[in-house]
Amino acid sequence: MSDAKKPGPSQVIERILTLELVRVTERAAVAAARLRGQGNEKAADQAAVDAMRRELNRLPIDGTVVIGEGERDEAPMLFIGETLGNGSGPKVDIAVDPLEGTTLCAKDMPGSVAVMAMAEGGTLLAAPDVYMHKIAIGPGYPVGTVHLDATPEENIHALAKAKGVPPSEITALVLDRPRHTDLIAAIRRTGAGVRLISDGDVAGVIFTTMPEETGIDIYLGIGAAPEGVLAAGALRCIGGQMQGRLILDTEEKRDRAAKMGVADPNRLYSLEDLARGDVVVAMTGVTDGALVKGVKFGRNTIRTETVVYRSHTGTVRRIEAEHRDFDKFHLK
Ligand code: VTB
Ligand code: MG
Ligand code: MG
Repeated sequence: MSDAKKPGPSQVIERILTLELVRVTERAAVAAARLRGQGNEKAADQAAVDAMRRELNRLPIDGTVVIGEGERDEAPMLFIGETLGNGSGPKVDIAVDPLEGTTLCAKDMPGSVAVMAMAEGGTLLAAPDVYMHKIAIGPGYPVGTVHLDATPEENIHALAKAKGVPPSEITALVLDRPRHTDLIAAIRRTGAGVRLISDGDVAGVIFTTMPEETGIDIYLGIGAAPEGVLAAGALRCIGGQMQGRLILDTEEKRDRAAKMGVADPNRLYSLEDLARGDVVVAMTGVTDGALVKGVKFGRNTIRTETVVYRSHTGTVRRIEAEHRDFDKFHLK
């Protein structure tokens, strides 16, 4: 192999670490799943956070949390800036949502997942926990088919044209929130359908990459910024287009963002701005969902399903695991 073709050391390590991330999200998912349906969002979230942190600290990485549970004073664990791993490996950025869809888990409704991304150090957007305007479509469309600053009507018409179908054959995914009343009406005026979800827009954005399975062509609206970066990481691997803009509508939020390196509060982020480098994303189902099945507790085994995306090669792996020896391996 010529030197130019040889993978760099960080790529080799990243390749090995790809499967290590599965263990991290599996453990978080199992911990949260034990509290499914208990109506206790906080407890389920905390269980996932603890499990994820414990596993991350075992990895041979010099990791920094860039998307986490919040800032240090309000989040005792997995706070933004926390260093993770045993320090022996490469410098990496870590983005986590140990339990994405806490309410879904607490109500045992479909779609809650444990999710994380890992990338070369300094390449994931370090975003504060604020809202973000987002737009995403799947792969196969010309660059610029949709744009965050175009109207919903313009975007639906442009997408329908690029897909070669009437707008009535387009379905948009939107978070079911009062803030989206006008957006939903505008989309419906084009003839397109709107599927509303109560939570979980990391998966919602990923749905656009597999319209045949999910029936979703476009994601539109306002969700949280951390979830935006995690979804961008996955899209970098699978393909698709995405744009985001932080909603920094108070002085306090602008200050916080500035401290994290956001110089222009109105900046439009492309997919590559949200996740610039090689990235690996792992997601394990907590409750059953369209992307991954939820954790199943058997008499002697625990089964999990995880999907892992790797941008360097674009490989998507689905890993079904059967776990035993719960005491020994902290799966209790
Ligand atoms: C959003 C969405 C997430 O929570 O963050 C939402 O991106 C919170 O927004 O997927 P609201 O304040 O409107 O509830 C999720 O649905 C779950 O974390
Ligand atoms: Mg969370
Ligand atoms: Mg979340």
